[in-house]
Amino acid sequence: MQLLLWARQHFSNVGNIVDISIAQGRVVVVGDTHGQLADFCWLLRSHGPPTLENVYLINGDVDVFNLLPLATRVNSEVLVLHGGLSRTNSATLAQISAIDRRRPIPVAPVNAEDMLFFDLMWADPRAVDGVGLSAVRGAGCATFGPDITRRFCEINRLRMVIRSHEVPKSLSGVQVQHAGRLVTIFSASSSNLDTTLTSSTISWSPGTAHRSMEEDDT
Ligand SMILES: [Mn+2]
Repeated sequence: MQLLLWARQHFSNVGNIVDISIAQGRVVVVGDTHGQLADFCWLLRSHGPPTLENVYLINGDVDVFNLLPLATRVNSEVLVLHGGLSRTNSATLAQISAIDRRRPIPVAPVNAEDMLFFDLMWADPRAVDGVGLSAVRGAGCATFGPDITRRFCEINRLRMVIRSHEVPKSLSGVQVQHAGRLVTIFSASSSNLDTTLTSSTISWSPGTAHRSMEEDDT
């Protein structure tokens, strides 16, 4: 409870986009864990305890979701956000920074700011160019194609976008799309009679390419 209160206080004073710079050590991005403590314990065991040089970026839904920043920019070149890019097609980091986020996420967005807010939370990538509505999710959730990702990266001088929220079709916990500019990371494992979903993370160290890691690696 104290932790939640501290988090509420802390995140109330943080901007929509948090810049972090990893000069030494690494950053480990964790996707949705769906409250599965065993997965989170596995992550900590695999990657080590959080320190100033072993930074965890939790990109999944958590208890103080409504207060969290909307995105994190790592080393000025990678943007990490929960859902996806906006159907409005030309969103800038300045527009994301200008969103009034200290309110419930709009249920039925009608103006550009609300659509941007909504899509950052709930949009999914698709294989073909353009934007559309998700037949799978319903509820007005949008989809965005590789042209949207490419344009967003160009406008905002980004190398790539990391998102979570969606179970990768490969069930490996990580999926690379849109010519390598968009990576989905999902960290909640599951197994049933039909499928086994592996928990994954992605991490960077300065000067090295990113590295994804699956539970089976350990
Ligand atoms: Mn989610």
